[in-house]
Order: sequence, then C-alpha cells, then structure tokens
Amino acid sequence: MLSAINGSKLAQEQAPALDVARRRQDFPILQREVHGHPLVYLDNAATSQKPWSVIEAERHYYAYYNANIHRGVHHLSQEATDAYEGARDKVREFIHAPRREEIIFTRGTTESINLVASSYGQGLQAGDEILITEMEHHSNIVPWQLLCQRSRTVLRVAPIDDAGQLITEQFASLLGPRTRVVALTHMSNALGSINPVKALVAMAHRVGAVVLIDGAQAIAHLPVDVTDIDCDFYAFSGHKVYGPTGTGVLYARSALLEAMPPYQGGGDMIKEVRFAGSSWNDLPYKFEAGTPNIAGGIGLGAAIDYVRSLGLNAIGTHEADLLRYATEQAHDFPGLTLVGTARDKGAILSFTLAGIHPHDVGTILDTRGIAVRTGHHCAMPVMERYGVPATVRASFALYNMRHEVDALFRGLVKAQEMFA
Ligand code: C6P
Repeated sequence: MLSAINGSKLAQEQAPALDVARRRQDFPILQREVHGHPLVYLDNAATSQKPWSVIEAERHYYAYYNANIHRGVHHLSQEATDAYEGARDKVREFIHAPRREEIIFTRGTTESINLVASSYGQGLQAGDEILITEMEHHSNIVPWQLLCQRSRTVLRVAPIDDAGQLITEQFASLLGPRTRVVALTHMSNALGSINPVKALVAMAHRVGAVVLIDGAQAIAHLPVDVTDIDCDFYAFSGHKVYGPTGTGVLYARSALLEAMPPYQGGGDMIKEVRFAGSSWNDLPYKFEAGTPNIAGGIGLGAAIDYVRSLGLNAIGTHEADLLRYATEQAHDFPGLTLVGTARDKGAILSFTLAGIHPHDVGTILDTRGIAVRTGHHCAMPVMERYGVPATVRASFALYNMRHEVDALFRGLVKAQEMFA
C-alpha cells in the first residue's frame, strides 16, 4: 500500500492513529513465547491471529445458545439464527454489497471460487475463454483448469512485469469476444502487488465478461467496496481478517445467482423435495447446503466489528509504515533480493537471501520465535516467473510493530552468520 496510501481514500480521510501497543493486548496469542523468545508473528498472509472478541463470540455461542439455525422454532435456534444472519448483514455493510441475499457464506476463498467455477461455469461453451493473471494463488487457477477440462473452455493468462505488476496492455489485448470470465486477485499473496481492480473490471465488462475478484489478501488491508469496484463476484476468507478458519464469503450479483444452478445439494438449499424433482430455496440459501459453520459465522461477524471499530484506514496507514520501514532495511541488506516491488503494494515482504535456502532462513528465524512463511506460497507460477523455488515471506498485520521488523532483520544476520 505504499503509494496506494498516497492516492487513495486512505490519505484523503484523516485516519485516527492506531494505538498498536494497546491493540496487541486484544490478541492473547501475542503474549506467548516461542523457543524462549517473545512471539514475532509475521505470517499474517497465511492466517491472522484472533482478538478476544472473536474468541469470545464463538465461545459464547457454544456456551449459551448452541443450536442449529433456520430450522427450529425453539428459542435457542432463533437466537443462533439471529446472530448468524446478523453476521451476514455485517459482511454486507463491510464490503458495501447492495443486498444481503448477495452474501453467500462458504468455507473460505477456495470454496467461493470453486462455487463460481462449478456453477457459473456450467453456462460456458467449448471455446469460451477464462482470463486469469500470472500472479494468482492456486485457488484462482486450479478451479478454472478443472472447468476447462470439463467444458473445453480455454484458460488465458495475463503476464506480470519484473516488479510484479500486471501488464495492463497485455491484459487488455487478451480480452476479446470469447472472454466470458475474468478472475484476478485484488492483492497478491506472494508479491504484495495490488491490482487496479476497478479499471480492470471496466475493461472486462466492455467485452461482456463477468469478473471475479479474489479478495483473500486485500480484505484485511484495504477498504473494499464491491459496488464501487463493480465486480460480479468477490471472494474472501474470514481467517485472514482476524476471523475464524473455515469461514468465507462469496459476494455475487443477485441476477447472476438467480440464474446459476446450485453448487451443492442438501438441507436448507431447497424449497421442496419430491422424488420427481426438487426446487431451490431463495437466495442466499440456495447456495448454502447443509448445516453451516455457525460459530464461525458469528465469529466472523465479531471480527468485522473489530476491524471496523479500528478502521481500515488507520490499519492501512500503520501497515504501510511497517512495509516502508522493512523495505528500507531490505534495500540495505547484503544479499537480499526482494521479489515483488510493485508501486501499489500491500504489507508483504517477499525475498530471497543469497546462498541460503528460504526454508533454512525460516527455520533459523523460528528458533528466535519469529514466524514467517517460506515456500512457493501456493503461487508456483509466480516462483517460476522469478526463477526461484521459494521465497521467505514476512507479512504484517495491525498488531505488528517496528521492533518486530528489527528482530526479523537481526534474525537474517544470524542466518547469514550460520551459513557463512
Ligand atoms: N493464501 C497464504 O499463505 P483459503 O485457503 O481458501 O482461505 O485462501 C486461499 C487463497 C486464495 N487467494 C489468495 C490470494 C490467498 O492468499 C489464499 C490463501 C495463504 O498465502 C494460504 S496458501
């Protein structure tokens, strides 16, 4: 978000500063030690830590009103239904979706994208094209490959430049009359690059394609307004935005959802079931078969309350400062090569260290209580693009502080000493 901060809403609105030291108290896990060192958690792009309010929301549901939803006339079921459906309203407001029936609860980004590829994909014909980008996570590649195998549709890939930015001209040149779906990430998990999604959606709409945005990374760092972006689908996971694992969201325009066939069959997604045939429930339930992750959904609602109480502008400003601070140190660090230097970048620092395998770097950092992710980050084509097997990735969240960035770089010095 380095330059996103300058030009975006973030800079225009006066964001009240985040009291990070205070906010750290909200996260019990941050009080613990790992291998005798205070935990330095820099693996937030994999999953974020949970504040007490989220943990308590789940505990409270199980302790006091655990019941199945949409099914019982009894009091507990009503309470659980109200809380779960209340979370849906919170999600709708959070991403500025026009209607609550456009918010489908899923298990995460992966399931949200699979839902679209499986269901919307049934309307595609052999020879139709799906356009993705070179910076996608496997979750936004493989479901489309599976669809292509089933329907003989064609997958096209828009390339990125050396900085890790989508090459807009090439993206535009790959759009054509056969393009039916464009699926791209809002923010890359492997590079940090932020895509100019609003402009890209407009370009795709001009050729009549629908657009799915993978918001798995963006959701915790950028204000998301699906109405303003004008996308057709927006997918994200609850666990990356301080919410529980096993929760996710698919936003989709209701007109599309009405026309799409169900993704899975089972309880709650039907209106009537006869052996001769069944009819489907109203939106959003048509796409929510079976007993959902009720506690998780309620926890996700609490996570959204938490993030909104701090403000994504304040969070973004703080994270941009951390990224700037870390990037400066990275530039001065001998043997360190940054992978991903986009102008618009979220709080992710991906890099290699000369002569040391990323897994060894990660292992040495771990002995000092520092958690980073090493590997291909489920974005193998990105690694291929840069000719590396893996990178070390430090990813920041609202509770990280500059002294933790310092600890990271001290750990890297240690790694170099050990491998000298
Ligand atoms: N990236 C990472 O360490 P799920 O697993 O369904 O919650 O999210 C999948 C996903 C989709 N798109 C992007 C851009 C993502 O970053 C992820 C998850 C994690 O980078 C785990 S692989």
